Amino acid sequence: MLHSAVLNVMIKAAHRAGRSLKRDLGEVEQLQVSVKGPGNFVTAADRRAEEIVREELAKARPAYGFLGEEGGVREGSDKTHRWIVDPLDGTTNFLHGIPHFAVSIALERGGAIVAGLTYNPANDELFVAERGKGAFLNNQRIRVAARRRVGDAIVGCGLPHYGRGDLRLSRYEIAAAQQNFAGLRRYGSATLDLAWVAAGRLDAYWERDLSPWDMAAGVLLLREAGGFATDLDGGEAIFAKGQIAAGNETMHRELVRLLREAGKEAAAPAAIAEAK
Ligand code: 2AM
Ligand code: CA
Repeated sequence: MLHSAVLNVMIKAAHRAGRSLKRDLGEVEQLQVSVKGPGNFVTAADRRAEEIVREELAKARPAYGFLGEEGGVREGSDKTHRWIVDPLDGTTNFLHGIPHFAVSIALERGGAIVAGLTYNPANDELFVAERGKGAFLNNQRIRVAARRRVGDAIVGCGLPHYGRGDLRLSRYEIAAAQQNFAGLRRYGSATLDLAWVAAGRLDAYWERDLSPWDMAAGVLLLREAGGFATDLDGGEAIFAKGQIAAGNETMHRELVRLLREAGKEAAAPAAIAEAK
């Protein structure tokens, strides 16, 4: 496949940052046994990766704006273009030496994502998409799974992180998912979850409390692979609400329906009484 020049810039940046992260993962593995743990080292690895991505992208497109998880917002002189970057998505996995994390880079033009990339340096899987040109994993075209039977579906999700989110609601959602889908997975990297739905590995995925850089590239990958994504109410406000439900047309619709039902149950007076 022929990439556009801008996608080649993104790929080069992701490969460089990925090499740095892969090297650092080796060190993280050693640090598991130290009393201090790998926390500070991981923060530094994360920042280092963002700096590499930022530097590579700025070298090729110096006028573009930048929104990165580590570096915050930088206005560009070109107001129509902005990079949205998560240098290390799946930080908790990385911290534990689990080789499931990714560099995620998206390009926004006039408010729409036009190119996206998710790269897992641990297994060298590179997912890329450009608007209108389809989605690819290591140069092979990918499509969402064709599965239509909810009972056959393997579904990814996020769970509230320690001290955050609505635990009660999440238990109702998990229960509904367990009662309807073949199996649930919680892998810990939103951008890879979306890429995996795009590649037909997962049939659907949902998560809350996410940031734009967790989803920007993944949403384009998913849609270019023929998938559907909305917020959890089935609306367009994925980025405004920081939540996403994704899948092929059928699985996406069923997932949104199930989550809505679970939400009602969690809010029902009977359920509230039972929890007391
Ligand atoms: P991160 O690894 O870059 O933090 C996992 O459920 C997904 O949620 C990941 O994409 C992760 O991105 C994101 N996330 C957002 N807030 C988080 C938090 N407080 N703790 C862990 N993961 C978080
Ligand atoms: Ca992230």
